[in-house]
Amino acid sequence: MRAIHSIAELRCWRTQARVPLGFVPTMGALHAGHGRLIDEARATCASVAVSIFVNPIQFNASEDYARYPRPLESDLEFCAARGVDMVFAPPLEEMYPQPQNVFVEVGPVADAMEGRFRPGHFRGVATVVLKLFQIVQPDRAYFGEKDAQQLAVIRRMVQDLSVPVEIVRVPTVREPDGLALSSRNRHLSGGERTIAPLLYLALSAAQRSIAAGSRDVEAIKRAALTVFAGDPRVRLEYLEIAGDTDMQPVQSVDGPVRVLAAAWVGGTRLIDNLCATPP
Ligand code: PAJ
Repeated sequence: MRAIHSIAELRCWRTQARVPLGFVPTMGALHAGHGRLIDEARATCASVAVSIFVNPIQFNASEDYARYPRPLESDLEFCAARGVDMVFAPPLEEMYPQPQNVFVEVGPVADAMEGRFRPGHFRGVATVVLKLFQIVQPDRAYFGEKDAQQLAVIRRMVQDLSVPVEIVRVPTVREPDGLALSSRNRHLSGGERTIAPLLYLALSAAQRSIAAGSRDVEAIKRAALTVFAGDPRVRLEYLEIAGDTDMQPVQSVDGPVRVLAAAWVGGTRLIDNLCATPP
């Protein structure tokens, strides 16, 4: 496996990479969720590239960009063990040698939910993903359903800007108790870890209520919120029901939808989502 840190060297590697080339963009601190994306790419592509880059322009000022874990050596071992051909791990100056002036503005798909609580986040995500696509020039790129709104943003960007990359959606990997794997889970204390699955349980309650025929979004939300009742340690930021492609919150469930939520458990912000289909 090659580890590459400069764009010039990467372009050279790209000329001899076997195609189709599958690409998994990440911010590192790799876990089995990332592993599933890599495995999908490995199973369906002739070569596999992974990027590891903690992207400052997608973090809000109040968030701790500096606190994001960066275990590069173990991430490289993780990738080598999964049969990755090349890891692109650029330093900050390589990706942003001068202040970034040109950005991808994503439109309404980025407005609600994460976009509302993390202003500018998706602009930063879309911009770095387009930059990485230009650098790596993959045939296919793999994204997790765990970040469903991010996936919708990337799909829309690729359509609107005619980017010649096929976007592949990969299901969420969870702990046995339902908690979605996330690099942020390592910040949870022992006590916080035991209540973190409440987020998944609330989403499951909404999913069940929709499957049972409930259409009124307020009633579905109430059913979900009872899961948190009595536990002030979970601070819900939002719980919304939205279209899977346009990520617009709906008032009534008339077809397949996605239930999405974000909550603070102690000092850690968790997000998760489930799809739900009415009978
Ligand atoms: P990161 O949080 O490292 O996630 C990289 C990819 O792994 C994303 O597509 C994400 O949805 C997926 N992923 C994370 N946890 C998962 C889980 N439990 N199951 C399945 N997939 C999971 O998302 C980012 O990085 C960044 O925003 C990035 C796209 C790299 C741009 O900077």
